[in-house]
Amino acid sequence: STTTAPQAQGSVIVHLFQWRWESVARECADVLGPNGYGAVQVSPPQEHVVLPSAEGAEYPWWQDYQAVSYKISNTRRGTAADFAAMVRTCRDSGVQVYVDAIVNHTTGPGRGSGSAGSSWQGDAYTYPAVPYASRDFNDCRHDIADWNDPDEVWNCELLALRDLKTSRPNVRANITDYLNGLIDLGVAGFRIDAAKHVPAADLEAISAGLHDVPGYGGKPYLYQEVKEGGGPDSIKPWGYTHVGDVTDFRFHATVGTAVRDGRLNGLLDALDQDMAVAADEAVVFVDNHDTQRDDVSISYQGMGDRHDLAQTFMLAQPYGTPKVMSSYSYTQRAEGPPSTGPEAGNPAGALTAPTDCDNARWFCEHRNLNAMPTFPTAVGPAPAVPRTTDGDSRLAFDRGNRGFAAFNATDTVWHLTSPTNLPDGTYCDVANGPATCTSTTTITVTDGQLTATLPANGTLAIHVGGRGS
Ligand code: LAG
Ligand code: CA
Repeated sequence: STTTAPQAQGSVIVHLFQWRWESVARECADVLGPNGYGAVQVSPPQEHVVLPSAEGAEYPWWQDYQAVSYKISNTRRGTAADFAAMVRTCRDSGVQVYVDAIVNHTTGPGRGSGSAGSSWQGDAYTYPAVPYASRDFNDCRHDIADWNDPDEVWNCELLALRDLKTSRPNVRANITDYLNGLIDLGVAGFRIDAAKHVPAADLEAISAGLHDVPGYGGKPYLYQEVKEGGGPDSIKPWGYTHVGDVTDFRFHATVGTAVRDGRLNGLLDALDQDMAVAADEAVVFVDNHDTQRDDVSISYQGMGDRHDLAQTFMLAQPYGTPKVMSSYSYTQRAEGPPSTGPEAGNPAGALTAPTDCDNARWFCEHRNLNAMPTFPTAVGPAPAVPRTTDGDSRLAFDRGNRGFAAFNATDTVWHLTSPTNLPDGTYCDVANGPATCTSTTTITVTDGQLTATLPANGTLAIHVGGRGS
């Protein structure tokens, strides 16, 4: 198909789910940039509903996914000024900011006032601050019933969320303007939330009017949330690849269960042959903020080391643009982010306490991966070639002659001796330390061979961009 849509390339992404803007900025400068992350996905910044109590939680995390207007509002993540400052700091640190964009819908039923004070009436399909009126919503005003009927998936309601009539020029223009305002601040990409529920032609029209990202010389990177349906007539991810990249949920299902169960042999073949779209059209993840709640194959909860192994494996293998998950712990599905200060449960207001990796409830899984995000950039598209296995649960592979990685998905130590195509020399183990290293964290390749000791659930990764001394 022909396209005028943006097709920027994605960089290694980390999703700092529910992080405060000032904390994202600090993390970009101190951790993400130095360790090779190319982009950070942040929580939705637009004005949203404020729900003091819903489904057993105060101010559930998911209030962000109900848009009241496109104002960048004062939320528990900070002010509009904090948001703009974050984008500047991250860019200065070599990290692009990708925004989670809510384009399919507004709110559910009810009425109230949003996080920026705008009134909304889901009951009457009216949002004066945008403005949207009843005519701006699709006529099917009930939940999707038949998920094998594309017309329903596109035009009926997902979870009672008021479904925008994105065929209308004014609706498209409102969304394009929202995204352009963010681009003008320096935002360089968008996760298109619920993209599967918007016809691809509408997303194409919305994206056609997007500005170039200042300083990057091109359009923003787009990745669309298109969870593959089961039925033959259901909407498929490959129906959206002419607009931008898509999230490939097959990766999560395949890698999450395989690593959880210690089945590493055959995994590279499955990723080479059984994914939904081409490697350069996919964003992949082991878990995301939804699957860790609703469709768990593997997550940080009770599987910490094995989950780190899965995310490290994702960064070592060649399929897709990897997206690392960084979470907070919860006991209730709807529970909002933890806090260390006066912002506890607060949707708005003058907020001061930072997101804090020393608070045990912020898991900060990305920090466990050390400089592993430098790996995909260093090896590029070089193919994965298995070099050594030991049973089903231990695997070492080369990425051409540019990188080598090893995984021990067992509860006992692996004493590894393996051939590798890497040139002889001294390398930094980026899975366990920084990309510039000294003798304590180096791995030496001699006569095309290396030895290493991997602890239970341990990993190892070296590449030509990280030579030790
Ligand atoms: C997504 N991707 O396509 C997000 O990743 C996912 O987190 C969003 O659902 C969903 N699509 C809509 O943007 C989340 C929560 C839902 C929540 C919804 C809206 O997982 O639980 O629904 O955001 O806030 C909630 C209630 C529903 C209710 C709805 C409307 O759970 O029972 O029908 O609000 O009132
Ligand atoms: Ca829709």
